Amino acid sequence: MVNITACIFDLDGVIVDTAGYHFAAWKEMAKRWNIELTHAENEKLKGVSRVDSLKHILALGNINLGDDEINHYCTLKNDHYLSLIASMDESELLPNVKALLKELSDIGIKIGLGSASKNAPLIIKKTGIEHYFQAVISGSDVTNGKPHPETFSKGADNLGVLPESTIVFEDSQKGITAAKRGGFYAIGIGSPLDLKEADIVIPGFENLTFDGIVSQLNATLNK
Ligand code: B16
Ligand code: MG
Repeated sequence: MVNITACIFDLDGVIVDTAGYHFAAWKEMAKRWNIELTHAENEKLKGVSRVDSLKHILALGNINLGDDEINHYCTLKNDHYLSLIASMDESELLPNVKALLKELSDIGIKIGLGSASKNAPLIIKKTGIEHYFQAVISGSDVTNGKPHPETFSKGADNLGVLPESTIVFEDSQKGITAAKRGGFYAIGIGSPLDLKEADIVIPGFENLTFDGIVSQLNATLNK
């Protein structure tokens, strides 16, 4: 039986569906270099930092840019992304996320955020859930991005909990790898075909309570 004292949530694709906005902004930018950013390539950008996402896209077109230009295009992409999320509010939270955060908070489970996005603090503020998080680790707080475990290890340290008592919820392969490397339970959000390393995979939080999630985890681990 697992004994869970904390949950750490990824942001994009777990709490809020900003993936479509990142995709739209990168797709638009990629056209400058005659690169068609496909859905499949975009999947590989999930959980990847802004600068590494740009480098991945540039590599698709064999484009080489200097550091100043890379910084320039990162800023440009982010300005576009910020304009796309300008009117974001609570209505963009994924189904049942708010109820689950409230339940965890009511029963004394510690809650952290572990996101590659430097915009994570802004987004939890805009969606009205900031007060649920006792630790927020964003892309601005780490040296090593996912699949390195630093994002989640730092989150657990800040919460004062151990990885073996903590569930990480993640929608990206790199994030699941990061959680497992850090010694956490990893629950995938999405398809089991994409998230093979996860302890369990759920499609989302709809119709689920914390007890229901832990029961599913126990059932799988005891098999
Ligand atoms: P930003 P997550 C990640 O968020 C996104 O999945 C990824 O597509 C994005 O490039 C990255 O954040 C950086 O975002 O440009 O806002 O700093 O899934 O780790 O919450
Ligand atoms: Mg994500």
